[in-house]
Amino acid sequence: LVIFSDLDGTLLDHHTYSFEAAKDTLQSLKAHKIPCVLNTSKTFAELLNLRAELSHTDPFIVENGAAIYIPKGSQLEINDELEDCGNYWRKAMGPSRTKITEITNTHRSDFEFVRFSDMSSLDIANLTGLSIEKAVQAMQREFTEPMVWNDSEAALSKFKDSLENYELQVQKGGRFTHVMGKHCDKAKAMNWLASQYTAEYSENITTMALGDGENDIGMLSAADIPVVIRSPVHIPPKVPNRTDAWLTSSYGPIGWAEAVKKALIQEGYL
Ligand code: 2M8
Ligand code: MG
Ligand code: MG
Repeated sequence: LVIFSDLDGTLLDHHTYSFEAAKDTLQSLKAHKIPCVLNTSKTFAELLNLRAELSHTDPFIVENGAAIYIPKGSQLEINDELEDCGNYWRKAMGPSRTKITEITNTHRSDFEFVRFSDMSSLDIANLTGLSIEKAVQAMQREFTEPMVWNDSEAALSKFKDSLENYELQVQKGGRFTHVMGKHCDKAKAMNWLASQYTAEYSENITTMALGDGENDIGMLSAADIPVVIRSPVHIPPKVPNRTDAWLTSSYGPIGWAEAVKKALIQEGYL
């Protein structure tokens, strides 16, 4: 079993960002040597901080699938070209954030939006409930640009069509609308890492994916065990063609622990 998990609204509470309710279950994954890959919209800078809080040692995926980081010294051997990034190996899949800001600059007169790059750390702290320090980490983006969409749904679909011409796409997270590369997402990053685990274990692995947002749907569709985490702020997204998807009864980390425990029993660990 290899677990791929979203953070905000999934392993972390949507409002407080606490993972207290999932702590024991995270510990039991460690005890069973089950990798738990974090697959999030958050940045590398945010993950450095959070992984220390979570005592997380497994690989992780940042900015909606744009880059995969494998800690050096990890058991996992990678059969692909990687960049050397200090304590990590990195597989980058996304375009640069500069490309995204440049292209979205040309859309400013046609659509109503405010991007992270247009806001101060105080603005972002106010919108998210993050501390200023953590808002600054969220602003250290390399591949994606979150924005507050202040226009209609019809305008959003026009915006999406236009971005297609520049090989960009738009996906919604719990709070923001993210502009990102067309050829990278959480699902592609999960599949790449899952195939590395399959090669490592020389057998088929079971993948479990957990998420609460629209940007998690692709990853859930591609997983053996898809789990929709119930959200206190929006209706659960539908996973197309997966009538077998689980929907937790509780929100955020309580629902996360509930689903992971159920999978551990189903897969014969408990
Ligand atoms: C943004 O991501 C979330 C994920 O669903 C969202 O769109 O609501 C990102 O900017 C991330 O870096 C940040 O930590 C988070 C804070 O809520 O918001
Ligand atoms: Mg989420
Ligand atoms: Mg997320």
